[in-house]
Amino acid sequence: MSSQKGVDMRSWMRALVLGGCLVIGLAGQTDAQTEQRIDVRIHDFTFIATQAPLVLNFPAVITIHNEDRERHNFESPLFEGILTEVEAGGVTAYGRGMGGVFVGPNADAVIRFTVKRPGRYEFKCTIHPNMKGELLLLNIQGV
Ligand SMILES: [Cu+2]
Repeated sequence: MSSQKGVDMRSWMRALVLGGCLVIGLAGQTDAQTEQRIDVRIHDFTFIATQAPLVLNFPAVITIHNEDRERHNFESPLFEGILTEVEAGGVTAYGRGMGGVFVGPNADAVIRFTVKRPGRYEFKCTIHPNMKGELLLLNIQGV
């Protein structure tokens, strides 16, 4: 992993990226995979997410690519109270209670966590208040 420029990790206690519409479904088909992946692009102040269904209690990885020339932020109560690993700008932070992460212009960030609680979680970019969306985590247990 090469480091990216322009990523401010000082606020690793805050959130991940950006603002648009992102829906994360936690469904129940994991098979033998060890990580569940979600790719999020930020383009023109909008979230564009591609993902497979997620299942509770398995590690999940959100990769964020900020394609804008603006710095963005993603903040969600989803991450409150759970252990979260945030990687941005060549720095990795690990802890409980992170709200998300800031992602600089043309930079990436990665967030690793294990989903413990199903539910519906709002998220937003605190820099641009009109950038917001919702995370939907469905509690469909894997077979
Ligand atoms: Cu923003």
